[in-house]
Amino acid sequence: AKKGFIFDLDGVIVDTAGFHYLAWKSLANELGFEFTEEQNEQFKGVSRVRSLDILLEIGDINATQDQKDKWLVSKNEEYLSYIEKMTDADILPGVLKTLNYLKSKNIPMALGSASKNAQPILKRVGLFDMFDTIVDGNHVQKAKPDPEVFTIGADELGVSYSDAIVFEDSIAGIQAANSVDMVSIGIGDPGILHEADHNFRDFTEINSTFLDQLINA
Ligand code: G16
Ligand code: MG
Repeated sequence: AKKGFIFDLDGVIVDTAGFHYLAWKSLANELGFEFTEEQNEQFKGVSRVRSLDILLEIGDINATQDQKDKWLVSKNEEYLSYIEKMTDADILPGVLKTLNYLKSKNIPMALGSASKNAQPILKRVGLFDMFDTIVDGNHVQKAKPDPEVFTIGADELGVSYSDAIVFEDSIAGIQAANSVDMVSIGIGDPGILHEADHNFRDFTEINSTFLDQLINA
C-alpha cells in the first residue's frame, strides 16, 4: 500500500530544544528558581501550556490564569527572538538528504509538530515547501502522547495509519505513533526511545536502503 512519512519538527528536523530551554530557564530565574537541562528532557514534544504547568510544579509556584497567560507570552517572545536568527544551517545533519530522497520518489510527506511556531521555523530554514501538509500545534486539540497530530497528518496524506512512518525524538511522540499502529522511528538516545520500532542517533545513520525497505514494506 501507499506509504506516507511524518516528521516531528523540534529535535528531528531542527534543534530548537536548546532555544526552548533558554526561554524556560529565563522565566524560571525570573520567578526565583533554577531549571536544568536534565529537567528540560520532560518538556520535549510537550505543548507550551503543559510545559508551563510542569515548570511551575518544579518551582512549586501557584499562579492565576492571568499570570500564566503573561508568562506564556513572555516565554514565547524570547523563544521567537532565537528563532529569528535561524538559517538553513540549523537543519540537523542528514535531514536534507532523507527529505530530498523521499521527495525524488514522490513519497507523501507531512510535518507533525506540537509547536505553534512550526510554520515560521520551516520558512526560516527554507523547508516550508518540502511538505505536502503541515500539522502543528495550531491544528490539534489534544497533545502527544495523543496521536491526533499524526492521525490528521496521515488522513491529509491519504494513507492508512499502519502505512504511516513517524520520525520522533520524544517519548510522548513515539507512544503517540505506536498507539495507532504507525511505524515509529526514534531519533536520539535509543535508551530513552526504546519503545520505538527502529532507533537511530540522527539522520546520518539512515540510508536509502533502509528508506526503500520502509517504502516497500
Ligand atoms: C515542540 C517542542 C516542545 C514545545 C512544543 C510547543 O514540539 O518539542 O518542547 O513545548 O513544540 O512549542 P511552541 O511553544 O513553539 O508552540 P515538537 O512536537 O515539534 O517536538
Ligand atoms: Mg520533537
